[in-house]
Amino acid sequence: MITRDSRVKDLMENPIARDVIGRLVQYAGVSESLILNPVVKNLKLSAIPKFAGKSIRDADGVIDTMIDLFNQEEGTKPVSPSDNKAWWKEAVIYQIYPRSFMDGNNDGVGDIPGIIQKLDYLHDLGVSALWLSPIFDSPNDDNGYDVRDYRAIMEEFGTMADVETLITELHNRGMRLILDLVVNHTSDEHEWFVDSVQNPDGKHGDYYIWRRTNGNTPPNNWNSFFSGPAWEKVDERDEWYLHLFSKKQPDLNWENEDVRDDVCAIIDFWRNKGVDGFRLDVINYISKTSLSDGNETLGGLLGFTGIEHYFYGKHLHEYLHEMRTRSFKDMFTVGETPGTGPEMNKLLTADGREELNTLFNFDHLENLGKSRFDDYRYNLNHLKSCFIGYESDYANYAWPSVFVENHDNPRMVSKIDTREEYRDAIAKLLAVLLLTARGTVFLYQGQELGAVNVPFHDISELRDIESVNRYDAMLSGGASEAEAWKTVLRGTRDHARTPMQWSAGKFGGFSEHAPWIRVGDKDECNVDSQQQDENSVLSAYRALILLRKEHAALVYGAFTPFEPKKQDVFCYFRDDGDERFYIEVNLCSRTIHRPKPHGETEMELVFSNYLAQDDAMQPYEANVYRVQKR
Ligand code: TEU
Ligand code: CA
Repeated sequence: MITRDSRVKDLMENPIARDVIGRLVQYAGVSESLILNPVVKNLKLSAIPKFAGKSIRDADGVIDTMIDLFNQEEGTKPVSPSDNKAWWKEAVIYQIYPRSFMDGNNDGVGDIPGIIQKLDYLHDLGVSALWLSPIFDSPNDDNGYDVRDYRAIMEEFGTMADVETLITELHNRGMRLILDLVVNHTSDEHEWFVDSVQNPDGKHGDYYIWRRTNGNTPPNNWNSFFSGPAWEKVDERDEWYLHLFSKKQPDLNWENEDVRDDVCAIIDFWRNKGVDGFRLDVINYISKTSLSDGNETLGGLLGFTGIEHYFYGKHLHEYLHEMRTRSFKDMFTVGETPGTGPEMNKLLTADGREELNTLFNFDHLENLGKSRFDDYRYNLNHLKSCFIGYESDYANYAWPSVFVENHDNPRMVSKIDTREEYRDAIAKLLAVLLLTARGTVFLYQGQELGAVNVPFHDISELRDIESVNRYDAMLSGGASEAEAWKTVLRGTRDHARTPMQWSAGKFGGFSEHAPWIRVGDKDECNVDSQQQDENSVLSAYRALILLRKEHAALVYGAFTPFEPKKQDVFCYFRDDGDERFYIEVNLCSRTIHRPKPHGETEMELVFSNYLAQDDAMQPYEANVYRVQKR
């Protein structure tokens, strides 16, 4: 057990402490050797505040909060390595944002019949499963991440019969369906919440997290991810409810057994319909360890006040294990878990623990110390160091997911380099990294075309609640319209949410009706033209997916980096004993020296994002070679 008398060196034995220290070290930009320095190593935790002096506000509070967190895993056995095979480890999963994928009935909103129309396209691309962002009945405060009825289909998206057809049509093609389960919160229009408001003593009275305070201050200082406080007062109950996201997304009270029974019943319902798995929205937030004030210092560091009380709550493992054994059984699960670190992630996903199959870690999406709304160019050396972390030690114990895009992030190509002449090369470079990685690959719609950010003109063109709230909050905070717009435009999730570009036709072939959100650069970038072009980004994705399917070494093979310390270049081998591959990637826009691994003379180039190789590596050049085994 860790106490205030423990010494810094004792922390390295504790999995959570290792993650937290790892993160602090990264953010503070200090080297790990500082912590291993003999003086620091022997410091008692209680002495840190004195050392840190005024630089850490409320350092005592930070330390107590941390000690509680560390002791959560006291006595947990370390996980053992695993090399089991599974369909989902080999899968390339394609994420669809249904509102923007294909409009089957020309009302401007994408739908399930639209997806069914495009199944042959997806099958030809080679993807093994689809993950659909939420399709359940919802008032759409957060585009379906606010569910009103988990057993009904959003009217705009179609009917239950459409979903049943989709499942059959996918299964006929040997493909699978993964739904998005949002159960950290519901919509405030869900019947549980409506009843909870009206009947505090009834069955649903305790389904949400309600607290009473004297007066008009919320129960604690936690922030909502969508701006403002995380609490909303309801006069009818004279109480506040917790909402980590918008006020139309009240958090469920997972400590109530009936809530967990109801969640299991929802999972059973969809399992019986033939769904193959779930992506679990912010699933690491379901257990709130306490409702005490968040530490403001940590809040500043982690981006949101209060997060230490719920990003790795004390019942998290227990609830996940319960859902797995009661309902998920052998269905696939991928947890969305913002903020957890590698040691926690091993505990959440190791095969033998029966919790999640894999999870989304977001560390690689932004450079250290940067957030999505900051003004900076993404440096690919960071992606390299994250990938080395996931692929090396971590993947021996737990199976990573690999991805660079989803519906919550601007397009990766635009983060890296906005120069048009490099667009295709970068898009293909990303395809190489993803499809030669040890992990389950997730692609986001449009990524296979090399989609880039959208030049929105002003706030009236944005639809996302996060962007709109942030813009308003900045204006109320005194920012000018121009400043607020510049910031929001950089990070808006709407960059990824514009209609899929099927053709250069009106509205990009997505619909005949003006879509719910504007269309991007459909004339330059669309499926029709890329289908015809064997050098297109689309053709590159198709070729690399096929290559991965045909060579197990690219899925399960050991990952060995070559000269990992060298900047601006990323080289590695994948080897499963039968076959060996060598991948080399230029991470920058300069021409660089090509590293030459010794003793690997006979290499056959099987993929390149350039038509011809040179002695030097060209900007963003990425190659895959098959190494002849002797
Ligand atoms: O996202 C959770 C999350 O923490 C963030 O990615 C979030 O979108 C934002 O970046 C906060 O600053 C999930 C979903 O993917 C997202 O679309 C939902 O809005 C959110 O949960 C709430 O359900
Ligand atoms: Ca429609």
